[in-house]
Amino acid sequence: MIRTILCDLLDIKYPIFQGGMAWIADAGLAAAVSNAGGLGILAAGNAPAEYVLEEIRKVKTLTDKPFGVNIMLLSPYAEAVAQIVADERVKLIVTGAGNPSKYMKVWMDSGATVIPVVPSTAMAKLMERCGASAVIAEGGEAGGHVGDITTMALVPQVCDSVKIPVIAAGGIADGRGIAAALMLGACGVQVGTRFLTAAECNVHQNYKDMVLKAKDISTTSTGKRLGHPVRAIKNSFLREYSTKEYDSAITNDELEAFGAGRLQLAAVEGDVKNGCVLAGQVSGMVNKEQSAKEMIEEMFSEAEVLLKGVGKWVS
Ligand code: TUI
Repeated sequence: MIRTILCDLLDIKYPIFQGGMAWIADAGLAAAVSNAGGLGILAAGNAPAEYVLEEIRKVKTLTDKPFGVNIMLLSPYAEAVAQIVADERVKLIVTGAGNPSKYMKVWMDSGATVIPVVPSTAMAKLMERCGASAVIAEGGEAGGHVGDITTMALVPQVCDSVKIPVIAAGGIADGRGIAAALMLGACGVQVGTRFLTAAECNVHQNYKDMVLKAKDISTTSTGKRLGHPVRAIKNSFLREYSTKEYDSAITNDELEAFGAGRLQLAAVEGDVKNGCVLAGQVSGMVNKEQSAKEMIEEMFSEAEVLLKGVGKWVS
């Protein structure tokens, strides 16, 4: 059994968060992860507040275990979603893709625990000062919107820079990743890519198949020019996007318009040639479809064996 301070803080059995994957992490996936003893997270992504409200109410019917909502701060609906989660008394709020400082007081006044994703020690320290209960240090191996630093380098530096608990994210898909994250000083992990192939994950089967077929070098990050690089599996859309990104004749607005709606196209409609298949560098290690419960139990039993054996290296 692996228990950390995160289990006590959030009343969960396993110290694992499911990544708040936009267009993908819905009430069904979040409830499955929470029912399995992890922390299921509903992704607000770019969705309007009414959709998020419906999904929050749906999760509440599917589980009586704790769950969270991930607010993607680049969303045009971020402000309205921020208010909805406070009104609905969501107990755990995770943020991504920006600085949530201006919402923190409202959320904490509503009684929520706030855990922002941070790509740097500076952001981690700022979040601690603003009242965050923990931070998720996400390295550039992750899928989706990514920072520059790798998980291996970021997690120990964030652990040294704050007193609040640190959760590691990016590049974790099995028990080895969990054991390594704990060794780096984290008290838990956030896993996204592996849950893409969970039986309860409603992402289009074509998307799941892309992840199942992917190799170590199948992903790349693009979009740095617009200030928000994202990691995705290489396909014809991504090749065309990269060409345009380096073409000075293309304006930023044109580039932005070319990328718009591509995640929905892949995740919901299953067009994995013209859509954007966000996934992390661990895609090459994700080779089977299982229930969320099987995934969590397998990852933690692997980590337990590894951690029990670490003494063999030391005399
Ligand atoms: O947010 C994510 N991953 C995501 S969001 C997303 S949807 C999207 N759509 C279009 C463009 C961009 C994203 C897909 N995947 N992960 C958490 C994360 N947060 N990674 C990095 C950050 C981050 C970056 C900068 C957090 C804070 C931050 O602060 C900068 C600042 O000062 O505002």
